[in-house]
Amino acid sequence: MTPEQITSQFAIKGTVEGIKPFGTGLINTTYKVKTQEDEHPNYLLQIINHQIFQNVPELTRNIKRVTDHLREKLEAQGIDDIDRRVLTPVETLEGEGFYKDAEGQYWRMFLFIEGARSYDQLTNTKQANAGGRAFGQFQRMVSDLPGDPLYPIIPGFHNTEMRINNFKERVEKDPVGRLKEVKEEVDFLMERSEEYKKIVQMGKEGKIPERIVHQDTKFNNVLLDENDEVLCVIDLDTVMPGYVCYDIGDAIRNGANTGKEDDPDLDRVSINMDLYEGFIKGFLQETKEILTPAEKETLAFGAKLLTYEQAVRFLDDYIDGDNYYKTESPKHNLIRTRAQIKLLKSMEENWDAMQKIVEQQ
Ligand code: ADP
Ligand code: GN1
Ligand code: MG
Repeated sequence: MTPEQITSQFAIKGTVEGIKPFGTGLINTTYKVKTQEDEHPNYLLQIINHQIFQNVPELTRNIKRVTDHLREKLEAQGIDDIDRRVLTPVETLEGEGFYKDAEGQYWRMFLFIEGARSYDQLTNTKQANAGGRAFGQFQRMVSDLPGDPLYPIIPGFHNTEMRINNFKERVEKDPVGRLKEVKEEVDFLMERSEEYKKIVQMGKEGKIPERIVHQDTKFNNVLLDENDEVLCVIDLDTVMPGYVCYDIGDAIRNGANTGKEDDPDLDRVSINMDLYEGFIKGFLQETKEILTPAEKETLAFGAKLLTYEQAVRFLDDYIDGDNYYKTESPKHNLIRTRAQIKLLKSMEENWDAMQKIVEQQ
């Protein structure tokens, strides 16, 4: 069904003026629904990637629980522009949190957050600090979510040990004959596999606690206002129990890169230590009081871990024939893998300085 037909299934206010594709996410398909009247809000309509998020009712329930909890906290703090500070799900005419169309596609809607900026790449340390604070605040605010644990929407999402095992199986199967092109990358990643099982092992041994974490902390999942101050954290699909270093780690992997996540020119890719410091400072400013000393020690490692894991995930998808991530060219996942490997090498070179910055906070 078309986005226009779907929009009429949701309880929106106003008259639809136009619907356009929106954003640069790699997983869901997103549209902006613009209404004619100034007094009515605009909306954000999404096709949920059902291949990846298989249990849409539980996914919807997780997001509702988290956004209700954040809203309550913001209300208690007397914040006045709450609709810009937390995602607001919009229900269907039947009062459901999603709409399943005749073709089996799942759709959902949020209020569109106006005057917000979301960047694929950062340009200054103030933004890095804001990114760190945004995810730190998010973590602090969800840390006392009442009730049952959130539903594990993608079990083992950042379980690097599991990702490595799946990757090994994929390499053995070589389903579309691409392995011959990527031997060097596979070797690089396999040489490091033991090192990156560490966080899951620390968790199993009870050395670090499981918390509710965001788990997809790309910088374009933070909305900033016109002065680059934090508005809110979006893309809540993967909010689940996990470890704290996943969030700051992925934020640094994605945000503190001198190049792009899929930069074809590897000379442009490296860790930007100023942005790295901005993320760490911002994050610790918000979480210092809640983190255990052992958790604090994992933060710098989180950046390497999530970069390593992302290289494994992109290469796994390349070897599999590109079934997971949206791609723009046949080699896109390979280009992404190489950029992540280059970033990881740069982090390895700067490892002492990365740790020192955390210790100094
Ligand atoms: P994906 O899972 O595909 O990354 P997102 O939920 O992150 O999808 O949405 C894609 C992009 O749309 C975001 O990066 C952001 O730029 C924009 N976006 C998402 N939700 C909103 C919203 N409620 N208001 C304004 N922009 C939004
Ligand atoms: C996906 O949805 P998006 O584009 O924010 C992915 C992340 C990856 C990222 C890499 C659910 O994020 O885990 O780190 O792409 N999300 C999911 O760009 O797999
Ligand atoms: Mg996103």
